[in-house]
Amino acid sequence: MNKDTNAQNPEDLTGIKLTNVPKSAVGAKAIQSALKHIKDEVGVVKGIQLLKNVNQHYGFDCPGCAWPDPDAKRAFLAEYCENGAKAIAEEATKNKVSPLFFATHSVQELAKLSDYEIGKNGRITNPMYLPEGKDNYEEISWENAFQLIAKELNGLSSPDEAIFYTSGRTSNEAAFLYQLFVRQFGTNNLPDCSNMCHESSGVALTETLGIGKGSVTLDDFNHADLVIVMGQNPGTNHPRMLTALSETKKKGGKIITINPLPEVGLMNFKDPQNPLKWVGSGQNLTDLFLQVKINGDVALLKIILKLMKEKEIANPGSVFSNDFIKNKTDGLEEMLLNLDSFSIEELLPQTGISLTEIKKATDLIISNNNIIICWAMGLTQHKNAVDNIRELVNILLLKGSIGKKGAGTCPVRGHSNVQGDRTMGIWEKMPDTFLDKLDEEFNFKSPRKHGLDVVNAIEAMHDKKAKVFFGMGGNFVSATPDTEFTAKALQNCDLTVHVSTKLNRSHLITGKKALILPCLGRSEKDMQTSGEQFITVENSMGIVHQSKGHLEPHSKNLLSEPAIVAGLASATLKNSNVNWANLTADYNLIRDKIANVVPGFNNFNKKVSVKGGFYLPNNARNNNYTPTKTGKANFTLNKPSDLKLKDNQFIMMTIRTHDQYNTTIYGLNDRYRGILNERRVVFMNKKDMEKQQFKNLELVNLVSHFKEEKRIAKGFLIVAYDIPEQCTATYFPEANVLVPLRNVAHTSNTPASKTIIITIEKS
Ligand SMILES: Nc1nc2c(c(=O)[nH]1)N[C@H]1C(S)=C(S)[C@@H](COP(=O)(O)OP(=O)(O)OC[C@H]3O[C@@H](n4cnc5c(=O)[nH]c(N)nc54)[C@H](O)[C@@H]3O)O[C@H]1N2
Ligand SMILES: Nc1nc2c(c(=O)[nH]1)N[C@H]1C(S)=C(S)[C@@H](COP(=O)(O)OP(=O)(O)OC[C@H]3O[C@@H](n4cnc5c(=O)[nH]c(N)nc54)[C@H](O)[C@@H]3O)O[C@H]1N2
Ligand SMILES: [Mo]
Repeated sequence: MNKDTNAQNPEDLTGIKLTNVPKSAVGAKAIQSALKHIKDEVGVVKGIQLLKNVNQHYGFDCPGCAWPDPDAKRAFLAEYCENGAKAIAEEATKNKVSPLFFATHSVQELAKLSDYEIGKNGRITNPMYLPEGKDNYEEISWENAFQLIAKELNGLSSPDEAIFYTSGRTSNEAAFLYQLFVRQFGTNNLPDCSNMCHESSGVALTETLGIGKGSVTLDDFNHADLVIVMGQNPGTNHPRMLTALSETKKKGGKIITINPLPEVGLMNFKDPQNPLKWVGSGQNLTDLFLQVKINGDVALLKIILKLMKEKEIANPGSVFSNDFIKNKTDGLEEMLLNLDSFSIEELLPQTGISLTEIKKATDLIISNNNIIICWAMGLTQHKNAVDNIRELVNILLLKGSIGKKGAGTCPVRGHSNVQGDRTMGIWEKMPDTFLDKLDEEFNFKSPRKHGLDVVNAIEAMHDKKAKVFFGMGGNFVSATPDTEFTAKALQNCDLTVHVSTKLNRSHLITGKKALILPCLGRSEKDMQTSGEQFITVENSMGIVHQSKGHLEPHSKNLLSEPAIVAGLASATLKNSNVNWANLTADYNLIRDKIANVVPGFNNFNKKVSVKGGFYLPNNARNNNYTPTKTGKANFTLNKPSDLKLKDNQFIMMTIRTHDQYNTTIYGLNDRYRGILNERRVVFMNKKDMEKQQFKNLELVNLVSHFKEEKRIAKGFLIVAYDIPEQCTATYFPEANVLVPLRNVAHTSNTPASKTIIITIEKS
């Protein structure tokens, strides 16, 4: 593939410095780093006003992640974390991207910058239009922008030629209106970031437990005997989760961590809300660390299942929760029988862990009854990702460790409202029960043909079968796989539109025409004709609550996301029976509509006025599995990885540094892994380096292999790291060019961004 689109980050290096990996996470250093970002981006006075309102009952929801807030007591000035503070600083930045900026910087010139440099330009102040054949965006009025999109949409030969993407920061109110508009327009083409994120969890949990969401609440961490954290780096991506894990430990619970990397945050923690604890050695979190090879999790879990079965047979009733299994589950016999077709000898090499260590983990599982399993992208982004999650459910079911206090599933979500967006109908294959309700409420017939997900949408645009791309947030070109292919796909469109807060690469790799529609951020006041509005979000544990910004908007030309949807719908839909302007004048009216359509939202306005919000119904939490196909919780048969590496090949995972939010790059450091001022690195085991005769910090090119296809990314520095043999790691999004679009998880169609086969070539 050639590199002619400017879609990739530049190959220039930024000057790496290596430091020691710190011994513990959070503590004073984290507070220091948070305050520095706030001071540099926002300024001190406005910064304090901001932080005071984060995650408070009547403040705004931190846009950083979907980890829940404490139900009752909340710390003043401290219900955020280092990375939450960076996310907020990024949104409230002083820097502005004005029409003058666009007049003096061409699209081609900006696209040559790195994602870091692009983002630092700041918040977009006005709607901007890039006419066909022009090099610079020009200012456009909101009305003209809506008319232009409407004309393009209505000129398509079918509504299915338009793609409507959503990233996960969009509020419930905006998401509900958006999907209504898209379905009234006539398509289910509603791909979202979930397709690349927790889709595999949704698929596996729906099949096994009858609900695509996790079952635990925050309080369950106070009652768990054992928490297993798999494929997740909470010290960086969900720092407030460390407080919950710390509570588990204080109450005598144990923690097993399963990860190819010894992530600092999971190993040792200093509570940021307790300055007395900042000095000293911190609290050890992980009791047992299993350094699994990338994609070795099914093999590992299978060995544990086999050991559990062995012990149960030797001493019936000593391991399995037989009453629970008998009353609540289906498929035990087949699952146990299927275990016989795998041998420990055959599975063990895939894990890279000694049998002694695996036996220790098995003993902890056998001897504890209240078990929570947490996971994130380390399990969901593989070809057999769905197997990963179904297999961990098998363990919970054998133990009866679900549907009771201190036990259950905990898929830790990414974007702060990604779960809520799904609940509101952002999904290319929403069930008919939802669509029937929608039709009844708004008196129309929504399309029933399933729409395109992210991977299929990219192919459709590439093949010119889809011609308009509309992004509600996000940074499609940088976040998706196969950067060069995706760039071509977007460039094949007649029109690309982005509703955005900050400038990003997707504004620069465009269709023939392009629009940027700038919107309010979470931290800003949302004024509509009936007065100041709040919005609502749903966190990782199914709590729906208010969020209200207090800062003056960045520019007077910003619109809220609901107002943008309403403007677009009014311009596009000729015969809509919805009064779009009324709905956005007062978001209570949107919530009344949601109450009539979405299960669990009856009396929405009343319930959400209560401090802390309300829990949505969750059958698995209530030990009820009737929504599954069998009416019971299902044991499943799962396959370990079928990857076969040649001698010179490696598995590569793409991960986040401590200084980024997905494609938004806060800085160039990855402090917790000892890497400063460089993102173009590839982590490698020392033994592999010796075998291949590579030196530390040697400059190399990475080549990925998928079927007969090859993809290349040039200019990476090798860093010797504590990572299993034949495993490597690079950072997302720089390495996305190496992720093959068609290398996806079965059933969920999620790109396998954590199992890329590469060779490493001397530069
Ligand atoms: N500050 C910050 N917060 C964020 C984000 C951010 O970018 N920055 N992103 C948000 C989003 S959208 C999401 S989805 C989450 C992501 O949160 P994470 O899933 O924690 O993020 P990743 O960096 O992708 O980390 C994956 C972890 O899985 C491990 N891993 C990789 N492959 C395997 C494997 O095969 N097996 C096992 N057991 N482990 C594996 C990696 O070593 C790494 O520790 O965080 C959210 N929160
Ligand atoms: N290789 C590889 N690729 C991955 C992953 C990986 O681990 N490895 N992870 C995947 C995952 S888990 C995810 S979730 C996706 C993320 O994919 P996306 O959600 O598409 O990407 P983000 O980088 O989170 O989007 C950032 C942009 O959102 C806009 N934005 C920020 N706040 C708001 C807001 O309030 N409203 C609006 N309208 N816009 C806003 C800003 O303009 C910003 O530039 O990436 C996926 N891609
Ligand atoms: Mo995500």
